[in-house]
Amino acid sequence: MRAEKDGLHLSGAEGIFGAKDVQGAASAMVERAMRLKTRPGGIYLSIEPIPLKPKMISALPVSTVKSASVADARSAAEVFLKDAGISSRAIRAALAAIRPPAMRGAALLCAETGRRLDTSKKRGVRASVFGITPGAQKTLQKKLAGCGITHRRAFEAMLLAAKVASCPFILAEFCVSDDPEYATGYVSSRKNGYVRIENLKPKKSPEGGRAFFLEKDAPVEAVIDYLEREPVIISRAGRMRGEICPL
Ligand code: PML
Repeated sequence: MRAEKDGLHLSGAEGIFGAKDVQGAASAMVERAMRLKTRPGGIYLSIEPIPLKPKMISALPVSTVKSASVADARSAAEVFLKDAGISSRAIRAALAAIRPPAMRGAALLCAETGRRLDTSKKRGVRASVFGITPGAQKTLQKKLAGCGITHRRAFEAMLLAAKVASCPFILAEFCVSDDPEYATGYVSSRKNGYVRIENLKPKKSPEGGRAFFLEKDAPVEAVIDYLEREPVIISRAGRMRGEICPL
């Protein structure tokens, strides 16, 4: 589902469902779009069959850095990105990629040189075609609620991050929400899991977006194909690691 107003993206949601649940999921997504603070100009819903047998994966372990300032938050992001093998140059390229206007998709960056690898400069690459089993969803939402994490954005970002991290050529992801009212972002990687970082951008800032860091000489087209087309289902919730302090 994609909701927009005057050509501006307002909200999006997706999932993979069994045939009997498609109708309910579709109407829940439309209802969600109709409840947005801004009434959408258009709501676009597409329902497609999944051609392949989905790959089943686990959600990432979740931790939170409670940084008090944007500077602390950015330093924390740098610590986790470097730990996942991302160079300073590539981190600078990611920070440049999240400047407005926000792309709908992510910038694919070489983890070593910071070079932009995808050719769709304005659109970026969209991680798509992923879902979660009802059992894993229940467990994950319960565990998150136990840690005080109840925002839908966080839950959905965790699913996307799990799919991205399941791509063997991607070393890490950096995400800053493009919602001016939502300043928590994350760095995720197979190495450190999903690390939420508070205050990753100034309040009310329109900047935001995602960068996926690819290891050197990764097969870029195969990575894009995996991210945009290969169906992946999260069938297990990850561990909750609580609050961490990297500095
Ligand atoms: C987005 O707006 O799509 C990104 C949301 C990031 C969520 C970070 C979190 O709270 O875990």
